[in-house]
Amino acid sequence: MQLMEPFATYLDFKSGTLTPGTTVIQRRLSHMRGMYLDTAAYNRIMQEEGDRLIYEVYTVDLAEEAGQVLHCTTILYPGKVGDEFHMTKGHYHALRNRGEVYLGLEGQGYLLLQLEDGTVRSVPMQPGTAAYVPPYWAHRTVNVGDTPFIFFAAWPGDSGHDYGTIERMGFAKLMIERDGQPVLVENPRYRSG
Ligand code: PAN
Ligand code: ZN
Repeated sequence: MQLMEPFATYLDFKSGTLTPGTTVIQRRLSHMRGMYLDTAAYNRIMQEEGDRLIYEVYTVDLAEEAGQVLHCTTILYPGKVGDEFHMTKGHYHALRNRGEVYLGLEGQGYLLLQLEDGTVRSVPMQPGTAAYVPPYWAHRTVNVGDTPFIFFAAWPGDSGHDYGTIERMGFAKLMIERDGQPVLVENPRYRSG
C-alpha cells in the first residue's frame, strides 16, 4: 500500500453532501427495475413522471484495498413506488466477513439486514443512530419519512460489493406503507437459494 497524506472532506450535515475529492453516483428508478414489487406503479411513474431520482451517494476517492477505510454519505429521497418506500438497491459485501457502520444524520429510515438463509432484521434509524452492519448481513436502507433520509457509512476497503445476489433473489421482506405506518411484510417474489 502507498503511504498517503492525511486529508479531510467536508460533510454538510443538512444536505448530506461530502466534498471535495468524492465521486457522486445517482441511482434512478430505472437502475432499480424489477426491485420494487409493484411493476404497474413502476411503469406509471416512468411514463408520467420520468426516471425519478431515488438516491445519491458521495464516496471519498480511495483505493478499494485492505487497510483503507472507505466512507460515504447516502441521500435517499422520500417517496414510494406503489406502497413500497424508496430504498437503496442493497448488497452483500463480496467478502462476506466484512462489516460496516452507518450513522444517521437526517430524516427517518430503516436499515434492513438479511442473511443468506432469508433471515431479516430491521433497525430504525434517525439522526444520531449509529447502526452496526455485522459481517455476513446484506444491507439496504429505506426512507419512511417525507424528507431526505441521510446517513454516513464507513467500511473496510477490501469489502467489495455483491449486488447480483439481491438483484436475483430480492429481500425476503419489504417495507410498505399501511394505514399511514411503515410495516415490514413478506416479499411474495422472494426467491431463496
Ligand atoms: C453504503 C451503500 C449506499 C448505497 O455506502 O453503498 O448506501 O446503497 P447501495 O450500495 O446498496 O446502492 C454501503 O453499504 N457501502 O458498503
Ligand atoms: Zn455495504
